[in-house]
Amino acid sequence: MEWWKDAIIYQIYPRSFQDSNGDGIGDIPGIISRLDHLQALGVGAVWLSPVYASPNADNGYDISNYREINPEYGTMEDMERLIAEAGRRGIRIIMDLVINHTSTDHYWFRQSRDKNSPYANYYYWRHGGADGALPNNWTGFFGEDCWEFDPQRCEYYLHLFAKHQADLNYHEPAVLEEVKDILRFWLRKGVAGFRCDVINILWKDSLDNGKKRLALTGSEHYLSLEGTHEILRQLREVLDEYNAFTVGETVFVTPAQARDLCASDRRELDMVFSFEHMECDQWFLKWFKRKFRPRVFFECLTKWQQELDWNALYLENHDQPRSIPRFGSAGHWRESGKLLAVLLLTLRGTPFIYQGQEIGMVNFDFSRMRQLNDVESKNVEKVLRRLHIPQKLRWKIISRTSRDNARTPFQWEAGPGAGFTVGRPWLGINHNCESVNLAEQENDSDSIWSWYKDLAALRNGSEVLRRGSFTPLETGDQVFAYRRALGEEALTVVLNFSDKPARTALQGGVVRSSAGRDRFDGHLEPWEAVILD
Ligand code: TEU
Ligand code: CA
Repeated sequence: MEWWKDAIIYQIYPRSFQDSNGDGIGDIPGIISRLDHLQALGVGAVWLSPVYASPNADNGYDISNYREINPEYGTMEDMERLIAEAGRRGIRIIMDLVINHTSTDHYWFRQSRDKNSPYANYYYWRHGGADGALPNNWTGFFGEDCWEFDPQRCEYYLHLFAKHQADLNYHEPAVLEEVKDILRFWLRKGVAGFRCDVINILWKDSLDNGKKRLALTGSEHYLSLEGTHEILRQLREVLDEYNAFTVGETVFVTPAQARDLCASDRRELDMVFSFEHMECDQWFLKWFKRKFRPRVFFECLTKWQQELDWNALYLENHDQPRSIPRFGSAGHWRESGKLLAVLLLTLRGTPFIYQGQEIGMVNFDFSRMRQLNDVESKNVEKVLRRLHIPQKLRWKIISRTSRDNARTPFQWEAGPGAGFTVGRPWLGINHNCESVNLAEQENDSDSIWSWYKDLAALRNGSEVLRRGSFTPLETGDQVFAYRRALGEEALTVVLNFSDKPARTALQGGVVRSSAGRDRFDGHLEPWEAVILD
């Protein structure tokens, strides 16, 4: 049925969405109380970042029990109620499936410390070198070594992320069987599918030393290998029993690899999150920012639109800084926020809106390391210290890239707590909440929120926007224009990514203009977006 080709999906970071009991932590009853907001926006599904039991070394991406709900977030009954209440509003629930690693608090890992247990091979255990050397020269995603010594087993275990996240060993067949059972458990509860965390690194072909690289030494031994494809096909058999949907988070994926992962006849994934457009403003690593050049961004988006039949579209998520100051302009907050909405909701693919994007939330306004929670930021701070990088520069690097930029609590209304909590929020609330909040924007027909709602309705009601082909018309230094066409119908989208006005030769009747014009003569205001027919 491919419902996911017609739906807009909304990502919730549960910890920061809505607190219901005053402990300062977002929770499932809180999400239920806000379902009307999602319905008003017109979303067809919600992707929930992890809500499973977890000691929160990486806020839920370190799962200690896949069949339990983190008590901070509520109970299994709450989760079942969420699935039912969302369903009543025509909203499907998609869980986050984190199966590259588990928490070191997981039962499997604790058992695995004993070489004689049935779980002994569930993880990658290796001896170090005689001279205290680590088992190999790989480096991890969070800027640390990726081996940790376990005194009980007297061996090291592999962790490509934080040391509390031990990589599962898919050479042990029982691991895949466990995962299949977990899928069945949730599918039986009525979830519609999964967002699959770092899914293209599951299979490690060997643990040999890797070629030395600036980052991720060793990645040739696990990035998008045939073993992973095989695992995905096996999981698909279970998913197919329930007609379930999957989107894979695929790091460093190329268009060709992405095509293989989502080719419908290969029965692996339905679509993937690629990263290339997120790399347009950095040198190789996110820590080294470079100036955002719109043309590079347009060319990258165009390439992915053309090379894949179907894209997962996103400009934000819980790992990325907010999109307005990044691809838009803080000085033209409202205008560029609206333009980015048009971009997201008029490309070909399934749009994912990240919580807060629909009201133009921007990066945090913290000033000290102490205000951060993100494990990645903390690790990188340690690495930079070791390299004797001065404090000011360290903060500059970290504050611009920290994942906490996107994790501050949702700004429902002005005032302390922002309508998010009556208690002390687990992560600071942006001070701009006095002016940037949903309540304010609900009463303003010219707000970013009203614009999102209107555009989402436009897309939901327009087959050409949902299913039409994509043809690039202009990819300049400032203007991005493309056509969506289906049968006799066509729409043209023209976007001015600049603080300066622009001109284009393109013409048509105005379907929408973010500058409120009703006739188009080829002239665009700064950050204006128009949809023409
Ligand atoms: O992210 C995987 C991933 O690629 C991250 O390393 C990403 O590049 C980084 O966060 C950017 O700074 C997924 C989850 O989305 C992330 O939240 C988890 O921390 C990670 O997997 C481990 O599960
Ligand atoms: Ca709570």
